[in-house]
Amino acid sequence: MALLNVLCYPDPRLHKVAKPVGQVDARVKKIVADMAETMYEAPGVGLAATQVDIHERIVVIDVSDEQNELRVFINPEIIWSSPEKKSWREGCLSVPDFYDEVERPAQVKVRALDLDGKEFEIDADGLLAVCLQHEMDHLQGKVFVEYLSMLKRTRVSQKLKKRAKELLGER
Ligand code: GNR
Ligand code: NI
Repeated sequence: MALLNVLCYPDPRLHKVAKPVGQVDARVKKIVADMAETMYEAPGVGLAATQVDIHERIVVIDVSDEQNELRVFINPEIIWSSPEKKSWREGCLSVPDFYDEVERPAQVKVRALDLDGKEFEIDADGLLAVCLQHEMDHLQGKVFVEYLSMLKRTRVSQKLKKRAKELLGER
């Protein structure tokens, strides 16, 4: 297993659109294992392949308290969203130290492949529903700050650019 580097907003690579996985083979399993390790180490409740500069439709999620219930979603699709909406305070490993409210459908039904390449469906609500939508946005090249006002987005961009510069200076 290996830790992967997580891209930081406003990196343009976060806006690439991920391609579907053709076959769930050893290569894909290795990516999933490395993504899980990276998510747990962070720690985060989810990670999309886009965030580690792999532009394929792969997502890992663990919303359990003990962080021992890994969920893997390959080629995930939202096949139903509830008309009812809910607002959550979201964060993102690609937007460190920034949190804000985003409104999304409260429940979603998702179809995906598991690690055996077998199709499954899941009805999600609560944090799992939020996280699935947040991760699937990443696969489309969308970061949650894009739901916020231009003013907030510009502030976050500038803060993170400044920080990236300072980190380079320390090397
Ligand atoms: O760790 C994470 N926490 C989180 C909290 C609220 C809504 C979404 C998330 S996902 C985030 C990890 C991440 O950046 N996934 O892309
Ligand atoms: Ni994120």
